Amino acid sequence: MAGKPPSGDPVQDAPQVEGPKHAAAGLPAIGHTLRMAQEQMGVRRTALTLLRVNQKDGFDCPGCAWPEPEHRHKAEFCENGAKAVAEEATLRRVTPDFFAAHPVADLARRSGYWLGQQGRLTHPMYLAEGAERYEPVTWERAFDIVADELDALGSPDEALFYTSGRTSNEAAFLYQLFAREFGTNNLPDCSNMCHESSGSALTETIGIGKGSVLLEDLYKSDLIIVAGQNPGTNHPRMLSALEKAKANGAKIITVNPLPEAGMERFKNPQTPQGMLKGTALTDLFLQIRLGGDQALFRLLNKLVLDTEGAVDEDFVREHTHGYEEFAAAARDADWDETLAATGLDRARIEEALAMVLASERTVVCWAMGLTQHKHSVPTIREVVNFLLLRGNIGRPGAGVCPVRGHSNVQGDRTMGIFERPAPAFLDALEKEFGFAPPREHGLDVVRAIRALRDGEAKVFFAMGGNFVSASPDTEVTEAAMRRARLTVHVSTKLNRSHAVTGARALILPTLGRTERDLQGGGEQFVTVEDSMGMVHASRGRLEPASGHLLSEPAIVSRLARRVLGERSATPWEEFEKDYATIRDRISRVVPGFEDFNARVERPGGFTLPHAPRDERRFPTATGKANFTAAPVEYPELPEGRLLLQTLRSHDQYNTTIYGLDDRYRGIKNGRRVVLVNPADARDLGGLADGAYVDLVSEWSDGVERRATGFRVVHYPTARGCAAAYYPETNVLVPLDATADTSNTPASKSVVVRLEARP
Ligand SMILES: Nc1nc2c(c(=O)[nH]1)N[C@H]1C(S)=C(S)[C@@H](COP(=O)(O)OP(=O)(O)OC[C@H]3O[C@@H](n4cnc5c(=O)[nH]c(N)nc54)[C@H](O)[C@@H]3O)O[C@H]1N2
Ligand SMILES: Nc1nc2c(c(=O)[nH]1)N[C@H]1C(S)=C(S)[C@@H](COP(=O)(O)OP(=O)(O)OC[C@H]3O[C@@H](n4cnc5c(=O)[nH]c(N)nc54)[C@H](O)[C@@H]3O)O[C@H]1N2
Ligand SMILES: [Mo]
Repeated sequence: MAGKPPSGDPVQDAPQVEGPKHAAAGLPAIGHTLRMAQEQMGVRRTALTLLRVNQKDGFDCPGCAWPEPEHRHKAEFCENGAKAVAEEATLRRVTPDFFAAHPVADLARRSGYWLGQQGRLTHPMYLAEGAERYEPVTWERAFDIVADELDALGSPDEALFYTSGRTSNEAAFLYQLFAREFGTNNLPDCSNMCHESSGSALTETIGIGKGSVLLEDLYKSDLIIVAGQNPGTNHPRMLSALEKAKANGAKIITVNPLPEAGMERFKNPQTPQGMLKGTALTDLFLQIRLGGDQALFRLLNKLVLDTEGAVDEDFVREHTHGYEEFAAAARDADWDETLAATGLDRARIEEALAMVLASERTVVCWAMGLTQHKHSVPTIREVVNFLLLRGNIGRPGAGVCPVRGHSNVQGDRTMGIFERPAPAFLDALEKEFGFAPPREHGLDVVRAIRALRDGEAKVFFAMGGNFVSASPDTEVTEAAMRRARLTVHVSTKLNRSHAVTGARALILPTLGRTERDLQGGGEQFVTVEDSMGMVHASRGRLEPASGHLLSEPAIVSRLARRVLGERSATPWEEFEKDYATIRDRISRVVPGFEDFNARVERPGGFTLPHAPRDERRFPTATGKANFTAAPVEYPELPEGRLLLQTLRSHDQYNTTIYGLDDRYRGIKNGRRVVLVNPADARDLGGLADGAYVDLVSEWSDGVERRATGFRVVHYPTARGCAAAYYPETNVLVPLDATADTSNTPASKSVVVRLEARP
């Protein structure tokens, strides 16, 4: 299988390498942002827009899901948040003329970077069967086309309704309601590729699939372990929180195969001191091998068990279940095996243990480095074991902190975007709306791709996102998508999923967060939930990118009326006019949203209840927090191979590429790079820095997946572990290589060999 990059772009991918930086943010970050923002928005709009991000009367940053502090700076500065805003508030436009000039085949040859740089979508567009180009279409006709294809299905389960995590609570609630009134639970979402492993592990062990800490807890903690996360790039505002925690006396352990600049030193652009010197964040760096985390936490657990008085016995007795079995398994943990699995040395682990034992209040934060492996669910369960042992859940300054990606991915789940909804949720929907929701589980992302591939799903509808680029096994996924009868994308910007389509395709352009949303009932706002379960309002202020855009709630409402007609007793028209009426329904269906409309008016919004955090109550099957005792796993690496992780550069938002630099890693003007430890490069037949290779992934199905033309960069990553950017490397991730239980693609452990290019 050849994974040729799209050609025909004006940009050359010609990476230059300067070596990793050791500090994040500071002046270069501001300069860089302003330049990018002004290119997209001009000077005046840049100033007006960036001042509104995350202010109490402004819009929620479409960047990450990290929460807002109580007292925020007037211009709390976040470089990558500003880039996300600029990308949406850009003055560039993709009009019907653009589509007339660029046949779909041309779009399919372009890079994701080029597509995204064209600007905001302005009109609904339709690609008829056999046509070469998208043509403008009225909204009415667009909804007719969707309705016709949905009506023609043999069963509602032949339709798929995907969601990316920027969708507001209001839109998400309507969308899942529509899908279920239509008759399916096929609601795959980006979370399936993201924190699903966290949700699976946490639901089973503590009874709720969300993190148990608030910002206040970070500020009060003694020890924060940041494992498998690169906040300097992906959650830059988290660095301010870590800085504050350190000022209050916390220690930080970083667990990562890569030394990430943001975790080394943070130069806070808000303070003169920060700009000059910055704060060293990491006290202890554990440079772990990819996938070694379960072994590390298992050994730490054994060492805690072996230390007199280290276990919080009262907590274990009162609040937990399964301790004996877990303790027996943990006592078997083996030093040599752990050193092999992690690549760490004994002294470092002992240093970590000393910090763990010295801490009364410990928080563990993590992101994709823990969730995207075959054994991610047992890994995160082991993190929970680690916290439970010393009573570090449900008290101030301690707890689990999965750091979410998309700004409302957690809220979308809360609103019912889930292919395996809880029966209680469906009961509540049934009672409120008077219809019988389907009870059978629907398809997640990987299963949805298989269903398309096998002709079992025929209509693919996406509420945001870029499904074909974000999903694994690009060639398989693209071929699957092309088998669909109809593909529909509700989008703000052009992306590859608009170019790799079913027999017919629609692009439905929508409002972004930053834009004013005017409906029959006046100006509307929406709500979102951040990574720590805080719900607050988001109000767009900018003039919409085009007069032809509809909001996401309006699109769902109109589609539902057209598709469901008389079948539905739901007041879709009223929902479209006045989003407060949607919130009234949410308040009656979703626990924790009582009195929603009143509470969301409070400055800063409100916090959702979390039983383990608030009352040390664990709503699990056993009624206690569950210790678990899975066998330790770690990836095996055949001779002459490397384990590849696919990750983000500093200039991208998932599949949206802002630019071709990765400043903190010292890489410029190119994305087709593979970071390799110099000692591994030597062992692999002397691969020089600057050599060009193909990445070939090897998987048990015998198929060789290939990504061509990558520049080798000698880089201080852990031995045996390589790194390259996603989405370019998604062609290497086999569809069937997923995490046990959560079914999340194992994008952080792909076995590859590097083939030198002639
Ligand atoms: N600017 C920007 N912000 C973003 C995004 C973006 O693309 N750009 N994406 C958003 C989304 S959807 C998400 S989910 C988050 C993602 O946020 P992150 O999880 O920080 O994103 P990745 O780039 O995938 O980085 C994974 C990190 O984990 C480390 N790692 C990889 N494998 C392992 C492992 O086996 N063990 C350990 N201990 N570490 C490992 C990597 O070296 C890297 O530092 O960011 C969100 N915010
Ligand atoms: N190999 C590999 N693959 C991965 C990952 C990895 O680390 N490695 N990470 C995974 C993760 S964590 C995630 S979350 C997924 C991301 O998967 P997705 O969420 O599907 O992808 P994005 O790139 O975030 O989607 C970008 C598109 O969203 C649209 N958009 C932006 N804002 C809005 C809006 O307000 N409304 C609407 N309707 N559309 C909007 C734009 O058209 C834009 O082109 O990728 C996953 N894939
Ligand atoms: Mo994500």
